[in-house]
Amino acid sequence: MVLLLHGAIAVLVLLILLLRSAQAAETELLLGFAATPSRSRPPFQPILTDPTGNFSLGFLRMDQTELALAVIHVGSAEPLWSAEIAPPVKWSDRIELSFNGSLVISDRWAGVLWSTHSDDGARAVLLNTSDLQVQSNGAPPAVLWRSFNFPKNTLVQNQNFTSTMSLVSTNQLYTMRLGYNFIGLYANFGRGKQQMYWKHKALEAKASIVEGGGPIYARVNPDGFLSMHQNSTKPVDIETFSIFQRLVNSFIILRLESDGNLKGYYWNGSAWITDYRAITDFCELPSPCGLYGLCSRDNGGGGSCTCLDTKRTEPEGLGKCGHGSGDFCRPSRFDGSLQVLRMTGVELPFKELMWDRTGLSLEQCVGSCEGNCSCWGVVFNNATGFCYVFDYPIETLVRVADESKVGYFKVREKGWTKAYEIGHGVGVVVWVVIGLAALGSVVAATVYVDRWREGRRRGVTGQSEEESKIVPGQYKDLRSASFKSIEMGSGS
Ligand SMILES: *[C@@H]1O[C@H](CO)[C@@H](O)[C@H](O)[C@H]1NC(C)=O
Ligand SMILES: *[C@@H]1O[C@H](CO)[C@@H](O)[C@H](O)[C@H]1NC(C)=O
Ligand SMILES: *[C@@H]1O[C@H](CO)[C@@H](O)[C@H](O)[C@H]1NC(C)=O
Ligand SMILES: *[C@@H]1O[C@H](CO)[C@@H](O)[C@H](O)[C@H]1NC(C)=O
Ligand SMILES: *[C@@H]1O[C@H](CO)[C@@H](O)[C@H](O)[C@H]1NC(C)=O
Ligand SMILES: *[C@@H]1O[C@H](CO)[C@@H](O)[C@H](O)[C@H]1NC(C)=O
Ligand SMILES: *[C@@H]1O[C@H](CO)[C@@H](O)[C@H](O)[C@H]1NC(C)=O
Ligand SMILES: CC(=O)N[C@H]1CO[C@H](CO)[C@@H](O)[C@@H]1O
Repeated sequence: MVLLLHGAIAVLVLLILLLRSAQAAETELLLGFAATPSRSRPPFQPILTDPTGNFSLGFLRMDQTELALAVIHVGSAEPLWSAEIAPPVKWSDRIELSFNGSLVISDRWAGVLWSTHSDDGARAVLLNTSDLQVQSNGAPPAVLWRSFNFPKNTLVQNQNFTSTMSLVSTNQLYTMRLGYNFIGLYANFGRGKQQMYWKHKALEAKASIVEGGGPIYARVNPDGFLSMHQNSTKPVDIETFSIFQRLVNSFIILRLESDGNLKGYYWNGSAWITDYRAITDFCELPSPCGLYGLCSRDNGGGGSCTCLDTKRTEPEGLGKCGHGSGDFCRPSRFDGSLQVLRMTGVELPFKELMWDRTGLSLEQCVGSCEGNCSCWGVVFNNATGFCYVFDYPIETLVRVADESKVGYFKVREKGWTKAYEIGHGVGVVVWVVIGLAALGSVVAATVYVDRWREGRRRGVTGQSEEESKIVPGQYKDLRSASFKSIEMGSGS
């Protein structure tokens, strides 16, 4: 009987807990609000919803275990914005989202992880534009903080993208920023260098950019175009999408994808339809085939990947054609040996944005790279005398029919990790062998000394002299043999 009662109470408590976790999302968060990620770890746990129900702020589970605070589009579950939590955190009920004037994400152990730093806030709301705002009291309320000012990889329609903002692809490799009169896409190809790979300059057809008239900003328009403005209402540039002025009332977003392309999409009520691609040709993407890859165009804007090094004809996957780690200026003992790859009929996908030198001969162009350890390679155009210099690891090149375009690339025969492993492995073996040899010689020497003493006592010295030559000799041979194997290990 008592057991039955206990069971009933347990079920009741469970039900209450379940109901609480399934609680409908709020329409505004007021002072004192707090929420923790549910133990049942749903893919998305809504916290705050906009008046239309099209958007929702909540805990989003990413990569199975990671926790994000994100605004999603409910119809597709696509995240449109997320809080910049650094370092990333795991889904756990130690984490709490609270509102005390600022929206704050904190870890019970590690403290504050993220905050809107808007201490005078009275409420947090999600607008029907998907903008998350912290507002003050008053009529009309002042906006103290808004997610529209901190985009991640996505811009939604009517969101202003200013020169102080950037879009960053989820893999952190690509960035979009505004220049004085252009939109630029940049690749982070290592060494902390940002290489621009796409540039769209304002046409200034309807209005021109006034010097000193302030920085420009960009915006995705619901009528299907991306515009750039200075402070006049007339845009200084319009880049149209394929649905330009054809669809009304469709929600439009612009996203910097993990392949480096900038794409526009509209929501047709059940799916996202691509209606803009900044880069339409596959081989023009910043690195479609990965390091040391070679992209061959087909007729339809597509392409196929092979490796620059024809010995590796079939790439085992992206980035399997070569390694970009290590440094030619401070080569480590474990770096593979330096090889040189020369080939004709190759071109850079975005050569007009590369650092170049003109009026050189092929020998001068290659020579400038050969003796320069921060140079990874050059592409030379024999017809124009342009010499394009790589000051970062070689990314994908494009195959062209023109044999006057010549490439010179530095390659490590073995990747750093592999060479390191081999070198390391050999190193351990060598030291074990040396250790054993040393131990052996000590033992032998002891034996020898003992025997020598014994021999002296017996009056037989000849045999012992011979032994004393052999022991150090063995040790020396072993050592030189092992040094050879180190060179083979790191050099092959
Ligand atoms: C809100 O909480 C954060 C983190 O605990 C704290 O730094 C901040 O001062 C608090 N703000 C107010 C107005 O209490
Ligand atoms: C969004 O809200 C604004 C005012 O808050 C309103 O004028 C507009 O009609 C709303 N749009 C939609 C699609 O609900
Ligand atoms: C974008 O900027 C324009 C011009 O400054 C302004 O009128 C508009 O309200 C801004 N839109 C948003 C969503 O902030
Ligand atoms: C932009 O605004 C500033 C001051 O607000 C003004 O001096 C300037 O002429 C404006 N530029 C344009 C192009 O309207
Ligand atoms: C939206 O696009 C999808 C995929 O192309 C299609 O299957 C669906 O019928 C479209 N929905 C509407 C309402 O047009
Ligand atoms: C070496 O190459 C880098 C980048 O390619 C360049 O910036 C530098 O000036 C070159 N140094 C010399 C001595 O040519
Ligand atoms: C480069 O041009 C020179 C003279 O213009 C020519 O002699 C040479 O054969 C060309 N080399 C290649 C690889 O096309
Ligand atoms: C962008 C988006 O999802 N819009 C939807 C908002 O809700 C209305 C009504 O349910 C839909 O018709 C829209 O497609």
